[in-house]
Amino acid sequence: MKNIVILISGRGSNMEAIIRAAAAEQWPARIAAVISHRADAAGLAIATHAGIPVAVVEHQHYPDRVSFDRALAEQIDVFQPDLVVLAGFMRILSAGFVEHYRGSLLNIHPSLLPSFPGLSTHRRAIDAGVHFHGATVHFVTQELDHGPIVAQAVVPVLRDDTEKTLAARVLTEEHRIYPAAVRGIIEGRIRLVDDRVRHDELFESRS
Ligand code: NHR
Ligand code: GAR
Repeated sequence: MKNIVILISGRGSNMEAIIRAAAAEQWPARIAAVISHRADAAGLAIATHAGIPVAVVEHQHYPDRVSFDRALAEQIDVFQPDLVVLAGFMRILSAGFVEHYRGSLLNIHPSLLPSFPGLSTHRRAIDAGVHFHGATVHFVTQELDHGPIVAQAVVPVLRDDTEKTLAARVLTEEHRIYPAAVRGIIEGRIRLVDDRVRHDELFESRS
């Protein structure tokens, strides 16, 4: 069994989708822990309810990013993770942290990267007038939202869309592609080779 550690900041709906898929599809992996930097993250209760150990490492208790990241990594490593999954995790991670989990740190970002890295992606997509938007699963590198792409999903931007309606359409797709991507990595069908993502089989309509 491989160990997956999931990091969240809030609602945790992507976390929940991964927990559900792992159980329903009997992945050769356990969700070893869910960790948040906010004690009030709603997702912590969902994880606890599913019988998953939770931990909180509060960023405001640390004087700077590097010391927070060190404490966070120490807590994560208690669970001996094979894969660390950012699911709506809202803290930028420092170089040392990213290096420590090189090749085993995954994120889902709510845009079609490389468009709209950073925050407020749905607002920016509407303002830019793009016709298509979506979500991207990628390995995390030091450069924010620029790591090797594992999976993407596309949704249309409709004329009357608000940030809220567009975010909801994207989120539905996130809940589909994120568990599929995590599963592919856990099962070794998706791998990083020379900083490029290799898919052993047809996956998300690409080989
Ligand atoms: N860290 C690294 N090094 N590289 C990435 O690609 C990362 C990362 C940490 C998080 C998720 C990312 C996203 O999917 C992610 C990718 C937070 C911010 C941010 O500006 C930006 C991108 C992402 C996550 N955070 C503010 C900060 O100062 C805080 C914002 C808040 O608390 O609301 O850390 O979008
Ligand atoms: C998701 O849409 C995720 O892509 C996004 O936040 C939401 C979290 O929802 N992530 C980021 O914006 C990272 N900066 P969730 O907590 O219900 O999974």
